This record gives sequence, structure tokens and C-alpha cells, in this order.
Amino acid sequence: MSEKIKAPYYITTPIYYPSANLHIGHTYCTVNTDALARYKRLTGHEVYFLTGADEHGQKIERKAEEAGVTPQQFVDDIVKGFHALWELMDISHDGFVRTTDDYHIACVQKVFKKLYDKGDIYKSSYKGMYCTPCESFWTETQLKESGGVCPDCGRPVEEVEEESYFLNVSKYAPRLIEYINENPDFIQPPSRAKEMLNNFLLPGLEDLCVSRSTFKWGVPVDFDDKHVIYVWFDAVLNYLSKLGYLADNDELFKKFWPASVHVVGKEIIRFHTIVWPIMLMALDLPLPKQVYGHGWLVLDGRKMGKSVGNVVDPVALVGRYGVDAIRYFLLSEFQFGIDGNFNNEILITRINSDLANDLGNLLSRTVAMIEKYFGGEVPEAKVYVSEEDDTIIPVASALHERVEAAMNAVHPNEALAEIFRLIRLCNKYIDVTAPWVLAKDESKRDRLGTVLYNLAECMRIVGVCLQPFLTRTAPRIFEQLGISGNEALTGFESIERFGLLPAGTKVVKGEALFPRIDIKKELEYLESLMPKTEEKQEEKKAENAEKAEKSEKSEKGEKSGKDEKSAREKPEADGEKLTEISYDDFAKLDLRLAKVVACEEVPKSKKLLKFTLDLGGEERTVLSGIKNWFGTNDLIGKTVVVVANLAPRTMAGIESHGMILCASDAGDVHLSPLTTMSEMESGLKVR
Ligand code: ME8
Repeated sequence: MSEKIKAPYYITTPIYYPSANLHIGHTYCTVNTDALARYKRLTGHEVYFLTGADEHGQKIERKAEEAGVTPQQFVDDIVKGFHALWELMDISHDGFVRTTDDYHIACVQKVFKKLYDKGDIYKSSYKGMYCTPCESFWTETQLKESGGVCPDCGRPVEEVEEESYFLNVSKYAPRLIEYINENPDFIQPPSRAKEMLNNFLLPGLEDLCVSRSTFKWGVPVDFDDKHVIYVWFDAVLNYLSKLGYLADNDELFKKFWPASVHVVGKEIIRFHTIVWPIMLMALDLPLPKQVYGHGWLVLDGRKMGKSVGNVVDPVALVGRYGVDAIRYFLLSEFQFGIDGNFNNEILITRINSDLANDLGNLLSRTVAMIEKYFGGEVPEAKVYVSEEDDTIIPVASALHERVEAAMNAVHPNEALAEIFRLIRLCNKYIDVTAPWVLAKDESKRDRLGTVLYNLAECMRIVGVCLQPFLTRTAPRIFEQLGISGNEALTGFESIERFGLLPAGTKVVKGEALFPRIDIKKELEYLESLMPKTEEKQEEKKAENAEKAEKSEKSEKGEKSGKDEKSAREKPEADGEKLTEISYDDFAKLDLRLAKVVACEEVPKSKKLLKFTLDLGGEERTVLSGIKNWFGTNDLIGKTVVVVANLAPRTMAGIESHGMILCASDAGDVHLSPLTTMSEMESGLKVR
């Protein structure tokens, strides 16, 4: 075992804008960063993993105004959702920075003043084209190439003229060019380094405008209160402020700076490899060791993004398939450095083939055979057959090195590919060695034992390696192998040698790690969650028209309407976004208790049931799309809660007057109408 003292490891994600709820793209970046942080902890590094929220700027100020709340209220609300999402995704961050936190504001102001006093920030006036959603100025050349719209998001830019403070970027540019040329690992993947040099640094940099006076929502320049500090200048300093830079207690800063790697999306690599290093040079601080620019998740050929609105909601996916299935998909499917297309079919196939078939079956077959042939005790390995055993043992023995290389290169997907290569080889090994045939011949008992030992040991090695990736599954593998909590067998160093699993270890068969899922049903479900662009809706309509009768078609319209609605509501149900309403708004609802008198099917509708409700003397017909969960007799005599003053609506040719309130989980797996704890009279008001 190596006794080397390992370097502290400081890894960061971008701090995301709380302008809307986070989507699968942010989750992709954070989950990959989390796997890297967990891996470094597992391999003995002291790790600080930082994420957070970038809360200032005009975009947030405008959004808050639209929502009729203060910017602080607006961001507080959305940032709650960030925390909930990271908890849901098992993100193991050590710190969460908010740019509205006092320590951060103090740090930004001190840095600004320090650079002003030094002459690296100076006051002048500026006129330029600005993209508010991206909080970026663009030069004429850049706009020419992009056809006059923002090169990052494709939205219109506007002319802005201000008296501002500027950062003397041009002074440091030659030093930065030299640094990038001398440190080929600094910007990764390497293609991005070329892009930064050729597109920005070599043509010459203009000094950067680092203050704004046209809006208020930012860190004030403390010696000139007309100005707030440019949101990007403010934002990148999060990487220092959370560590206590320029604060009384700067222990974390001393231990962890410079950062080992800033993981960022490719569109913000410019700020991280040009502006940020120049700020650090001006502060006489070392530069981060690496900035890794990952690719985008793309939907229908466009970057998934909050401003465009074509986003996939991770909360719904996790509710349906579980954290590890979604973590696995995000960690394995896309090569980290380049763009990848989000695709439902691949998501489902991955869950079924990689997780349920390859991984799940390998564990269950291994444990089941040890139980069946050896009473649940891992047998000894006594009879080695090189042409069979050499297909897996050398691969298992070298796995830690391969995973280490992939993780050091910031390629979690490649690390997982190595782990799953061993899993597949083990499945093949079972087919080739055919333990069930060996079991029939008493003279082959020692060989049978060896085969099962090798499989169990490979499974242990797989479990150890999977810990940073599949946070819930790795412990379940250890449980079934009977080695839970045994650090000597689950720590990363324990897989440097093949054969550490002691014979006699008691295995325990457990539930399947990943149940197989029904592809057709799940694709329909996922389709209903996808953001619907107009074009897509048209395509869908055309598809439906071909498939169904006229009446069927109207039901499909009903279905997608409902599903869109439920997709929008889900984040709220999971505490992600709660829009406050006044009591007066609430009082507009007329909620009533109603007794279900009768219920019947709606001809040709797959989802709707027709209810006759007693609202205390008044009888109502209410349609409800709950046929997937209930039969016509299930609710008869039950008391339900109805929105009684909902405007009547005709569905499938029947007028429905009111709505039955139901609760459902994220994937709509469980659904229940609301009722009362004791018998209450029909027609009573609910408030
Ligand atoms: O840019 N695919 O915040 P942001 C993959 N506040 N990753 C994606 C993605 C997609 N479709 N969409 C977003 C900001 N991301 C600034 C950062 S840092 C000092 C300040 C990820 O909320 C990706 O990592 O727009 C991207 O860089 C980041 O979210 C942008 O998040």
C-alpha cells in the first residue's frame, strides 16, 4: 500500500444562476464533478468540493421584477430548489457559496479595492453591445460572426453606454499567453486552449468593463456607490471567498488554493481561462491547475438551456428511475469533453442493458450460485485454469490503475466504461465456465469453487470502483457480498491486489439492483415529460392523426395536456419552486367536500372516469384522468375534495364541472385523491 501523502484536492462546479430551476444540464455537470470529488476522497485525498449560486446581475433583477418580489426573495426561493436537487442527486459538496452571502460580498469589495489601489482597475466610459441573459459584452467582430445576435445564446444584444470601471486585461495578456503555452494541462480538453488563444488572446484583448451603473442588483463598489460590480467579476471570486481569502480565517484558502480543477461548461471557459487568471495574476495569486470545459447536453440539436426553455427536469427522472440510474446515465453516456444528445431511448436502454442485465444479473447470479452450491459461503480458489481465469483476473487487477488514469484525465465516462468492461467479461466468464455444468461433477467441485471465488472477488472490485458513481448501489453490492462496513475490503487500496476477499465470507442474496423496465411504456412516459416545441407538437399531432381514430385523437390531446401540466407541477411538488400567493388568491378557490355517488367509464377514453358527485344537495358531473389507478367501483361512497368553482370544460364530448384533487409522486407511480380523516358532510367548504 502506498504511504505517499496525497495533495489536497479542490474541485468546483460553476455557480449557477438562480434565474429558474436547474435542469438536467446543470445536473450533468454537478454529478460528474461529484464523482470526481468522491473518487479523490476514496483514494485518500483531502477534498474540498464547492458549488453554489450566482445571484446578482440584471437578469435576476428583471426576473424578480416580473415575479413581483425583491431580487433577494426571488433568489432565496430558487436556491432552496438547488439544495433540494443536490440532496436528491447525492451530491457530496463540502461548501455551497451564495454570492449574496456577507463573506462573499466583503471579499469581492476588498479585491476590487485592492486592484483599484494597484492601478489594475481604472475608471473610464464605455459603449458596447450587451447580452443581458449571458451578462456579457460582445465586440463587433464577434457579433459579425454570429449574425448580430449573442454568440452564446443566440438572443438579441442591446447597446449600453456607461461610465465604468475597467480591468487592465491587456497588461496581463502576454503573461497569460505564455502561461497557457507552457502549461498544456491548464485548459482541457486541449482543443479549448487553441480556441482561447486563436479566437481571443492572440487577436488582442480589450480591457474588461467590471462595473455597472444602470441597475442596482450587484455588489456595490464601496468607494463609489453609483456602481455595482460586474456579475462575472463577482462570480468567479466565489472560488476564493468561500475559502476565506482576505478574511480573518483563511485556513481553507491556505490549504486548498490553487484549485485542482474548475469544471465548467464550454460556453464559460473564456471567463475561466482569460478573465479569471488575469484577476489572479493581478492579485499575485497562483492560477488554478486546470479548467476543464465540458460539452453540452443537446436536445433537438440545440443546447438545453434556461433561456431557451428546452429543458429536461431531473427531479421527474429520478422520481421514476432512482438516483443511481440517472447518475449512471449522466456519468457514462456522454464523453465529458464534447456535446452529447439527450435521448430517451438510450436512457432506457442503458438502465436495462447495463444496469439491470449486466451489473444486476452478474451480482444476483454470483450470489445465487454461492448460496446454491456452497451454502452461501465464498469458496476457496484452488484450481486455476489460465485460458479462462486470465480473461478476468488481469483485468480486475489492473482496474484501479485504469480508473485512476481516467479520473485524473477528468473522464468519468471512461472510468465507468472500464468498470463495465470487467462486468461484461465476468458475464462471459460465467457462460464459458458454465458453473451449473461443473456442479454436476463432484470431481470438478474445486474448479467450481474457484470460478465462484473469482466472480465474487471481481464483484467486490467492481463494487469498490463504483462507489464514486453509483452511491446507492455500491453499498448494496457490499451488503450482498457480506463485506459491508469492512474498510479493509471496500477501500480503494484494497483492490490493488486480486484475492483479498476471504474464503468463508457469508454472502446474502438481496433484491435485484435494478428491476428491468418496460421500454414501450417508459418511452411514452418520457415523451410526455419532454419540453414541447411547436415543431415537435406538430410532428406529434401528425403522428397521432395517422395512428388513431378521430375519437382516439381527442383523447390523446387530453393526455398530452395533462402530462405537460404534471411535468410543470412536479418541481413544485418536490419543493423546487414555490410561488407565493396572497390569501386573497387562495380565497378565490371554492374547495368543497363531495361524496362519490356513481362512477362510469368514458367511452373510448383510456384515462378518464366520469364521476357523479354529491356536493351537499347539488349533483355534479366531474371527469377525472385517474383511470390508470382506479376502477369504477373503487371510490364509490368515498369523500373527496373538489375545486367547485372551476369553469366547466368539455372533454371526450362530456361536460365536466369541477376537479377532484389528488396527490401523486414524481413519476405518477402512486396517486391518491384527497379525503377527510373522519366522516364529514358533503358540500362543506375546505379552507
Ligand atoms: O453560466 N449541458 O450559470 P448557468 C451541459 N452563473 N451543461 C449545462 C447545460 C447543458 N445543456 N446547461 C447548463 C452561469 N449547463 C454562471 C457561472 S461560474 C463562476 C458562473 C451547466 O446557470 C454548464 O456547466 O448559466 C454551464 O457552464 C453551467 O451549467 C452554466 O450555468
